[in-house]
Amino acid sequence: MKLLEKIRSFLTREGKFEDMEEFLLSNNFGIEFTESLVKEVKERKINAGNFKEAFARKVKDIIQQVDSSLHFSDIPPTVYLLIGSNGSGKTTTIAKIANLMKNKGKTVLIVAGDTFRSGAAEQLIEWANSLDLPIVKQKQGGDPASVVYDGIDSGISKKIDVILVDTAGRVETKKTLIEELKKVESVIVKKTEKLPAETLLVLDAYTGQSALSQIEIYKEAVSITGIVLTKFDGSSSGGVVIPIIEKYKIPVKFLGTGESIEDLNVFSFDSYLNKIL
Ligand SMILES: Nc1nc2c(ncn2[C@@H]2O[C@H](COP(=O)(O)OP(=O)(O)OP(=O)(O)O)[C@@H](O)[C@H]2O)c(=O)[nH]1
Ligand SMILES: [Mg+2]
Repeated sequence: MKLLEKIRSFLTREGKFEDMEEFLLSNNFGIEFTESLVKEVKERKINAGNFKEAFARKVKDIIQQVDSSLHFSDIPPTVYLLIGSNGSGKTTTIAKIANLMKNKGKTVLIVAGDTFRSGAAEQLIEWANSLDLPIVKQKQGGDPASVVYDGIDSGISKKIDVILVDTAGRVETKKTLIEELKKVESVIVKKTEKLPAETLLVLDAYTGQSALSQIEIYKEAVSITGIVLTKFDGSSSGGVVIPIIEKYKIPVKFLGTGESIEDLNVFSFDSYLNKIL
């Protein structure tokens, strides 16, 4: 059942506050948002008749706390660094963003910074070839910071507009992961004299609340500028966007809505609300 119908069904029956609360929590809307919504229902400010508008207003209030627009560097290249746990959708999202930028008329270079997983570079090479875009890579097991160094170097000399940097999802330990990402970020800073225009943490919408603990881990390593929420096409409610913004004030910049190259939505309040309701 769609979210809107489901909540309406709670609202049309008296005393279903607890079920509604449980439902919102299980859809990852987080404690704060859920309690505030249920409170307004109890106070009869929200009812079945005005629920859609009231819900939209509350979601908008939160989303407007952050800037969801995509950042570009005044002086090229614009660098986007994608990070996140294995299988979250980093490499696929790189291909999707590359396609989007290419369609905007920008020149794009892809950097295969995942030197850890076997086949990672090959996966990215396939995407780069199908999009007819240049890629910088090294052999598996190499130092990711060194690939990134080469990639930025090449992007600068070719006057590339947008450089997209892929990274490994799993490394030996959390400590190596953090050290590795710090090194990659500092190489980008060294070569471009600024932080990446976007450091995007890619989160699988199905992970629900554990998305929040992933933010905790990754923000230790780098300054996250935005979230990409992938697999938003399935039955996941995507409610986790709300506590992410409430707790961390980090905007969601993209929604991944499928496995093919066009399945990426630049985040907006309207598209998000439409999807979740
Ligand atoms: N349905 C759906 N599938 C997605 C989406 N994004 C990625 N996938 C799929 O998720 C799987 C993992 O995607 P990858 O892009 O390889 O993930 P990754 O984060 O690069 O993984 P590692 O390189 O192993 O760390 C692939 O089968 C993708 O097709 C999405 O938005 N929706
Ligand atoms: Mg990958």
